[in-house]
Amino acid sequence: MSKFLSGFVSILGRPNAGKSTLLNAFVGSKVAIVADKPQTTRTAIQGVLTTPECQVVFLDTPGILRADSPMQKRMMNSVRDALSERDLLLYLADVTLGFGEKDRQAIDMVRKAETPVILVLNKTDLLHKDKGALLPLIEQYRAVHEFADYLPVSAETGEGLETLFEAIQSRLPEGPAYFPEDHITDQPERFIASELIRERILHETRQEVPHSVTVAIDKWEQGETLTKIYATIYVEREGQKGILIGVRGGMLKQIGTLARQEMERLFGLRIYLELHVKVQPNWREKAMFLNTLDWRTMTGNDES
Ligand SMILES: Nc1nc2c(ncn2[C@@H]2O[C@H](COP(=O)(O)OP(=O)(O)OP(=O)(O)O)[C@@H](O)[C@H]2O)c(=O)[nH]1
Ligand SMILES: [Mg+2]
Repeated sequence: MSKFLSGFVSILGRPNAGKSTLLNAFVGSKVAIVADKPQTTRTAIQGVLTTPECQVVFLDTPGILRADSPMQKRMMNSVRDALSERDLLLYLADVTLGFGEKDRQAIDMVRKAETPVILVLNKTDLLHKDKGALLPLIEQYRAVHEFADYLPVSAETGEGLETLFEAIQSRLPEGPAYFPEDHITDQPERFIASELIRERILHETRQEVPHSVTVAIDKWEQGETLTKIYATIYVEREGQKGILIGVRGGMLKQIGTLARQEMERLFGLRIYLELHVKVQPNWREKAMFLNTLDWRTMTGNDES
C-alpha cells in the first residue's frame, strides 16, 4: 500500500493574480474573498484539501508589493511568514500581464526561501492565442529563477488544475493528516463574516474606498433559530461614509443583504445582520485597527 502524503504549500504572487481564486478552487468552498481589485487579501488564509492519498495545507497570502503603509507592512510580514517551513511554493503569474520589474522583485522575495517553486501561469482562459504564446513569458520567468515546473491554468474555469494538483502531490513528503478530512480552514466564522462584508464592499465601490475599509464584528448572538451579527464598517473620511451609506441608505442595505445571503449559504444559519459605518481617520496606521485585519489578532466583545 502506498503511504499517505501531506504537506504545507503557500500560494504567492503579485496582487490580483488569482491566488485566492485558486485556493477556493482547490478547497471547493469560499475560504478567501475574491475581487477584481488588488490588495483584496490582507492576511494569510488557510485552506485544506484532503483526498484518500494526501492532505495539502494551502496558505493563500496577500499580493507582494512594496510596502508603503503600516498596513502593507503587516501584509508583507504575513507573506514572509508564509515562506518559511513550507514543502512547496506556488508562484502565480497573470498571463495577461507582461513580465516586469515588480515581478522580478516579488520572485526575489520568494526564492530566498530556498524551497521549490512551481510557476503557475494563471488566467489562460483570457488568452486569445494558443498556449504556445506563453513560451516567451515562461522564458522571462526562467531567466530570473529556475522553477520546479511551469504550468498553465485557469483558476476560474478549472482548466489545468488537475495537472497542477498532480504536480503538487508528487512533491509532498510522506506524512500524517494534520486535520480531520472535513476541515477546510482554521478561520473562525466571525472572521469569515467580516471578510464577506468587506468583499461586498469591494464589489460595490471603487477607487480608494475599497482600500479605506476595515470591518469589525461587534457582537455575535447565536440564537436557537436566528444568529444576530452586529458589525461596524470603518472608513477614513466622511465622504467615504456617505458613499457606503448611499442615497437613503440604499448602498448599505444592498451590501448588508448580499453579505447576509452569502453568510447564510456558507454557514447554514439564518442570520440577522446589522451594519454601522463609522469614520476613523488614518485607521491604517493604528495598531488597534490593524489587528482587525487578521483573526489571529482580532478581538471582540463575545465569543462566536
Ligand atoms: N478570467 C479569469 N479571471 C480570474 C482567474 N483567476 C482569478 N481571476 C479574477 O482575477 C481577480 C483577482 O482574483 P483574486 O483571486 O482576488 O486575486 P488575488 O491574487 O487573491 O488578489 P489579492 O488578494 O489582491 O492579492 C478576480 O476578479 C478574479 O475573478 C482566471 O483564471 N481567469
Ligand atoms: Mg487574494
